[in-house]
Amino acid sequence: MYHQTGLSKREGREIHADSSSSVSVKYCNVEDGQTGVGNIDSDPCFADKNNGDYHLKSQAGRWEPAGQSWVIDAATSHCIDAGNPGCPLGSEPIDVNNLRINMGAYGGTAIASKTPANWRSLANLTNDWIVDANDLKVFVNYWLKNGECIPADLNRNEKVDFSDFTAFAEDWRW
Ligand SMILES: [Ca+2]
Ligand SMILES: [Ca+2]
Ligand SMILES: [Ca+2]
Repeated sequence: MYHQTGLSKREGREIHADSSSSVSVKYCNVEDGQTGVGNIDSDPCFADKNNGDYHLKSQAGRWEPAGQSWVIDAATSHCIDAGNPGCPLGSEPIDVNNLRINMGAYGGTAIASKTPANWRSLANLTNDWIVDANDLKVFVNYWLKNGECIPADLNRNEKVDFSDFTAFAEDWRW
């Protein structure tokens, strides 16, 4: 994994044994790819990995611990807003562009990197860059499921029903 040393508790929760006791990994950045919903294989664009700064670069703002301030980068990490769409944002900065929790060590925290405008879609369950039949397939898999952090629970009320489908349809082909 790219972020081995920056692995957060939240990410750890995404890795669990299912009923067949195989391990499933969802919404993680995995080097060389890994089957599982929402996984990506992308340069995480850490601020300064060599010096232990695993904040994700962002054109909308990244917390810079040395200067204790938000700075703007020239690039944006694909891990931003690529976390499980059904998980609450936790303490991430409140902002109209921030639709989903970030992958990475600072996802769900007050110093999570900020989201540029028109970045990822809420309904893009597969984490490519379009909402299409592949996302619908994933959505249908979770239909009427209950519980925390279900990827298709787009309004995050711990059940997947028509209100989530309405949100999904609004993002179709986005
Ligand atoms: Ca976010
Ligand atoms: Ca998609
Ligand atoms: Ca729901």
